[in-house]
Amino acid sequence: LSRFEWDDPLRLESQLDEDERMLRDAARDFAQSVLQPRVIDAFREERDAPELFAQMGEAGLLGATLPEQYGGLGASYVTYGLIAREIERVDSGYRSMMSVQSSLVIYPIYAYGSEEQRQKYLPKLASGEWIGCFGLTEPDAGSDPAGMKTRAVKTDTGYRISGSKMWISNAPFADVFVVWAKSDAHDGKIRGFVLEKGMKGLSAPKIEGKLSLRASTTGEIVMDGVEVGEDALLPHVQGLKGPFGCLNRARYGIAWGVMGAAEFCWMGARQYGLDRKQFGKPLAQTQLFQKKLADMQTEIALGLQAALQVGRLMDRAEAAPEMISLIKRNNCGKALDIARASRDMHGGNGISEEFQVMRHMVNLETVNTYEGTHDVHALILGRAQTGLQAFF
Ligand code: TGC
Ligand code: FAD
Repeated sequence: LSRFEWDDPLRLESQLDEDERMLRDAARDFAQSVLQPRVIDAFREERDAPELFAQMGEAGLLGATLPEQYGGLGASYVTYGLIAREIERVDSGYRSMMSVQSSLVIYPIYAYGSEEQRQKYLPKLASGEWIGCFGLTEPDAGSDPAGMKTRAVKTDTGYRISGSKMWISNAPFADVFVVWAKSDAHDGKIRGFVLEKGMKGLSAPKIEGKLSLRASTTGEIVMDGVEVGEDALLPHVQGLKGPFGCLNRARYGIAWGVMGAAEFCWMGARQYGLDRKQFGKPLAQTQLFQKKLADMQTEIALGLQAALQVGRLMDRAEAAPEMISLIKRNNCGKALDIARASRDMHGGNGISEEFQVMRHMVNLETVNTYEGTHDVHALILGRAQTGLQAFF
């Protein structure tokens, strides 16, 4: 039998190919050299950081799976997951910025857009010159997006869109808005539209005072009779499967990302326990401390294996949405438990910004809620195994 690597217990490293390791290392270098030095101040000051998009774009971190002809890397979904893990090791808010741009803006324009829309938007979104946001949630429609009130009414030249979206990542400084609305010209079906900053009637006020994800900017989208041409409609999808097709990809990336945040909290707790002595010995020499470290190691190793397996299936176009619900729900819930335990294991220091575990902990409260709450994904899995829907 060979040696046990405590920090890679199931040998994830050996399951990656050369390209995946190379892009993962580049993402790690970027995250540690550009994001890590700024995150403590950015979170404390709730600082907007639109300039990070161009930097992420230059580092190849936006639209990694997009074909090269549109400005992407043509990389695998496993690579996309590895990038999310490295960015979220620093902060869930920065990973949010990246995943909205990649999975919720670049992906729908690529998958559902016309060739003109692809040419116009994708290269600038992949380079980070333009920033995108995704408007599905509304003040009265969160877990139940089918209840949205935003409407697109047919005009002579296109559509007039009215409604408001709530809790939208990147919205206050976005150039490109992918929004979902019920369209009267399509039997009230949900359709996607691409709006642009500066359109009359379009505004995106910032939501202030978040106690979580403070390094990522969140806003509303207010559409007061925004007039768009026919060319704003995403022609190739209708119904909820449009936004859900994007969410599948973002949720998958989150399942990897939160393992990065969890790993940070695990490593921090281990080091703290080795350094800190109480009752004449290191905290790490107590049974309770070691049990908590073993639980963290186990859940992270299993969560990463599950994310890798779903990633490999996605790369073969064999993944089902329920698999993604399973890993999004499990990995978010486990990462949140790990962050809370790590906060506790740091004692009083655990509440200090310097040790960073409390920031991860409060961020993960959001990540456990957005892209389908922990309980909503349980209901998706419950429906899949009983055939009975329990949403309403
Ligand atoms: P349901 O009847 O289940 O489905 C309606 C239609 O949609 C299709 N569908 C899917 N297609 C592809 N992938 C999926 N995962 C799909 N899930 C459903 C389905 O086949 C059906 O198609 P059709 O052609 O038969 O009409 O819909 P429902 O209304 O009963 O939905 C229930 C529920 C709870 C599953 C769903 O609404 C849900 O998942 N709610 C959670 C909402 C959510 O995740 N919102 C996310 C907003 S975006 C966000 O949070 C971004 S944060 C990003 C960041 O900052 O990182
Ligand atoms: P609700 O749906 O009102 O849920 C409240 C509680 O009720 C939850 O515990 C939920 O699990 C539970 N619940 C709901 N329905 C049921 C049921 N049938 N049975 C049992 N329990 C139920 N959205 C976007 O469109 N784009 C974005 O970029 C975006 N970014 C976000 C960024 C942040 C920081 C946050 C906080 C949210 C963001 N969201 C975004 C919105 C996010 O997706 C929603 O908050 C999420 O889907 C939950 O909706 P809700 O907040 O309306 O909660």
